[in-house]
Amino acid sequence: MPEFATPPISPFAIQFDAEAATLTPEGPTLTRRMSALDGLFKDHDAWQQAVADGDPVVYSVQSTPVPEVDRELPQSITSIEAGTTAGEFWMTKGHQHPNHQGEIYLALHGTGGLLMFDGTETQWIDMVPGTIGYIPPGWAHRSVNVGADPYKFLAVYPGGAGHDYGWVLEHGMGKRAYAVTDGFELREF
Ligand code: S6P
Ligand code: ZN
Repeated sequence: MPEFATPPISPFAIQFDAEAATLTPEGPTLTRRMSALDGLFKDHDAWQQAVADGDPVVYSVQSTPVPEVDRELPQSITSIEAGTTAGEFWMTKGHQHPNHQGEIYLALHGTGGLLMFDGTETQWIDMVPGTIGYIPPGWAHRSVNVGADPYKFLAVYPGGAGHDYGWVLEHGMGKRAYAVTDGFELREF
């Protein structure tokens, strides 16, 4: 066994139920309500109104007990509720990994999109159950629910990658996803 500054955790099994979108044993669960998404929707007044009208849960993230520390490989399942704010589909805050490293998402339920932005170029991957979206190092990423049901996906990422949410507030994500009659449309940020 090599020497580590922070000793790794011990091996263990995780039960992954793709149908139920659960990971067992459970670690921490994070719940983000509308009020946590300040400055992210284009229509700030509509966002404020949604906060005043009950501050709904927009998404939750259920993790396993693998810690977010260097060399470990945490996993989580994100569930984004279906909804729009002034026509813009509900989404995650989005972040950049300051310690640039790759990440994978596996879609489990519903219809979503993986929006990526490297500061210049925007990329969109349609996410349906079975799609693995690959996020290369250096691409900020946001998930969007473009369907009528909750959109759920599994994420696996390096524990030492870190999460920079300020980058997205400063640079944006290049595009936004809006509801149209037959689905969604990407518009300029
Ligand atoms: C972590 C990974 C996901 C997101 C989650 C919520 O690197 O990308 O687990 O944390 O989908 O999104 P956000 O932008 O609020 O962290
Ligand atoms: Zn990430």
